[in-house]
Amino acid sequence: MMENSKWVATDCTICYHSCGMNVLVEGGRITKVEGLKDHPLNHGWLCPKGEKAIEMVYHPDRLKYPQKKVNGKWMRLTWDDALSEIGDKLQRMKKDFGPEILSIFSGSIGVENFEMMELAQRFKGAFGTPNFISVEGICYRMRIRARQMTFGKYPVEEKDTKLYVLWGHNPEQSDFPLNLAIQENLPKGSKIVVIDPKRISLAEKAEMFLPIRPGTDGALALAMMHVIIKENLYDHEFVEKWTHGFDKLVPHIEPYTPEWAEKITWIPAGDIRKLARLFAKAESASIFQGTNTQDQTANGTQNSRAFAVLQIITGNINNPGGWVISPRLSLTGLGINTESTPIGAEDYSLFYEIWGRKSPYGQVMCFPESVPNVIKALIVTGGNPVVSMPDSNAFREAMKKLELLVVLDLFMTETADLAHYVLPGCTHLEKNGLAYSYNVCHGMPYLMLRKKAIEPLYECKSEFSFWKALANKMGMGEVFPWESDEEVVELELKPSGLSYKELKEDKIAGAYYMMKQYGMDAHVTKGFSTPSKKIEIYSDTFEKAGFDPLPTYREPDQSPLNKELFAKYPLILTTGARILYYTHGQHRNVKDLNKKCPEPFAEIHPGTAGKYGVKDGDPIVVESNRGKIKVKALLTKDMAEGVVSIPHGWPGEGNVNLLTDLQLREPIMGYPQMKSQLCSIHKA
Ligand SMILES: Nc1nc2c(c(=O)[nH]1)N[C@H]1C(S)=C(S)[C@@H](COP(=O)(O)OP(=O)(O)OC[C@H]3O[C@@H](n4cnc5c(=O)[nH]c(N)nc54)[C@H](O)[C@@H]3O)O[C@H]1N2
Ligand SMILES: Nc1nc2c(c(=O)[nH]1)N[C@H]1C(S)=C(S)[C@@H](COP(=O)(O)OP(=O)(O)OC[C@H]3O[C@@H](n4cnc5c(=O)[nH]c(N)nc54)[C@H](O)[C@@H]3O)O[C@H]1N2
Ligand code: SF4
Ligand SMILES: [Mo]
Repeated sequence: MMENSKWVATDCTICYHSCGMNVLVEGGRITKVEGLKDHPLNHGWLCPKGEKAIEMVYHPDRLKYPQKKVNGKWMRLTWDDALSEIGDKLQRMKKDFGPEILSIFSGSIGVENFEMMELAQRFKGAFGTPNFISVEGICYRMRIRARQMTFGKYPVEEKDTKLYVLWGHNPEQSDFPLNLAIQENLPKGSKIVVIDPKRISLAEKAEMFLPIRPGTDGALALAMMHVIIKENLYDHEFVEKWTHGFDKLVPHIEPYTPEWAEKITWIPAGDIRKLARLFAKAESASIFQGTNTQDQTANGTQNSRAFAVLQIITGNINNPGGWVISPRLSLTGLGINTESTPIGAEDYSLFYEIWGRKSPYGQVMCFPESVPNVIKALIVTGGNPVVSMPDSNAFREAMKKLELLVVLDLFMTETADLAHYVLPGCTHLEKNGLAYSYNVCHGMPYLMLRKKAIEPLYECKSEFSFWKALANKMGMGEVFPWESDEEVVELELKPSGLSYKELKEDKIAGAYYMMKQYGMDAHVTKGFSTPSKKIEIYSDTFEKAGFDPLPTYREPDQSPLNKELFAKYPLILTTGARILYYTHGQHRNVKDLNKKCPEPFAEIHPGTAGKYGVKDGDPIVVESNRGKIKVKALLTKDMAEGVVSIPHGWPGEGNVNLLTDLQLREPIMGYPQMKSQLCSIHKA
């Protein structure tokens, strides 16, 4: 090793899993990255994206300095001028129209990137606007809400279980830590069930593979309940002792027979019975509902409720290998609330508030319709909504109507390209922070410091430096009193009992701040934090809000049952299956990753493609009621017939969100139906 070299143990935020990463810095430059051996999520491994971190950090296309658009052209300016101009404009707009005109959007990078979210929420509160929006309006928050309403708290799937039910979830592509756990547990006797329109490669090792019609998972879940109750396979003791409303569930599931579900889901009734028995009799079982796959359907919230009920009636709650309510830490929150409510709070009240617990998020789906009457300015940090949100054209048109669009990113994205100001952001290896990935990392009560390996490149700024500097310019400096991002993390950490010094110098790979608690002891005296103090199979909260208090099924709004529409668009479109080499719209500029998957594509069964004269590798046009895109046909017998599956994230004519529809929403939380639309194909 060179004399002026050091290893820095930090986390990887190239996707939200926050694996442990060891970074070698020689002469001020990163020369090597490897997985951190002591980290409980990745045990020394990195996925292909993590392995390419150096190429991302030193990519020649990184944004290097602030730019402003003048007469359609980008012009370089100083940070000082950029922030003065942005600050002045925001103050003027606030004076003329009120603070609500400002919205802040944070992308998936912000979901577990505590500082990115929290500091943005601090700025929005200090400015006085409620309109913080994020990917939570289309991803994950729905299941959190549904589980909170059922259990009072959010239980998480255990990553070590006897039966993995991969229900629209493909860990080989999207969930590297879970995939490692599965590979470790299969030789020890764990089993897998795959419910997916595609025979994903894990299906080869599965006990059962059930190719389902996209968007119909709720019907399958209800039929499983039917079998488990009718065949008396449920956990009587658990149900009696801990739950509310089982007596109402029994007559409710009567009509949901496997034969009823077979017609809807394409899964034979016999297989549904077999699956229900396998699930109910497993020593432990955990449903891994696709992280957004189940959310983004017409029945999303009720799907999440149905999965919860399946875990409950089989007693797979708080047992090793089930869903566990881990002791969870409340870190010091930095967000500032406002009295006023954000966009979408009225239409999707359960997304916004339950039992007085308000969320800091507006519903991002309401953004395009809110511009320009409600929202006139937008700051985007760590997101690319023009590519990632449904109906890219609607988002693009809304962006064009803004009086001020500011984007802080690493690269010139399609969203950044529409902005008035583009500002250069730091990668995770250029800033300090806290790695806290409780939800998406299977409920591990684990914390680790994100440690700056190198100084920010070029004129790049971290989120902390950006918000602090902008607040200073606007006379709100007192809101960000900290001198450094390390001070921020120190404050956040306080409730954990772990100190910054301890984590920086001693526990460099992180530490558990609590231990998991199995069993129900914690609930014996106080019960659950729900209105009935029990686990709510029947939810009065849903009923009061005007929704079904027991899980139900709703057909996709664009369905083959709609004969007229189906005649025009005779194929089922599901979008956004993950690709291991990319995070959403990112990393297509990383050469080695791009080589693995160079072009946008649509996966189609050869039998289906043949009907339209489409051969493997043909360029095709895919059309929906919202638009057309051009992609390459990838024929595979692994895809269910009649289904077209297209990943998201490509810019330009391969962007599948030119096909998705902002108006096709799930009625309870307003999520888009990105897994179950209709489309047609023809050769380009
Ligand atoms: N490499 C990589 N990893 C990622 C991400 C990324 O962009 N790249 N994104 C991260 C984020 S933000 C999220 S939300 C998660 C998403 O994670 P998930 O939603 O779990 O997505 P996948 O793991 O791709 O699994 C989706 C699977 O569902 C199948 N499917 C499609 N429609 C349906 C349906 O209607 N029903 C059922 N049962 N199956 C269906 C697809 O064929 C696919 O195999 O991934 C995270 N991890
Ligand atoms: N059709 C369809 N669309 C989908 C999905 C789907 O399944 N189907 N999935 C949806 C889901 S679940 C999600 S979560 C969204 C994700 O949507 P987004 O979060 O908007 O997508 P990304 O492309 O990951 O955008 C992240 C941006 O942050 C930048 N960035 C990375 N690191 C940093 C940093 O440290 N600081 C700053 N300031 N910027 C940084 C990247 O360069 C990138 O431009 O996509 C959604 N879109
Ligand atoms: S899974 Fe995500 S966090 Fe882990 S190494 Fe890969 S990109 Fe990094
Ligand atoms: Mo997501």
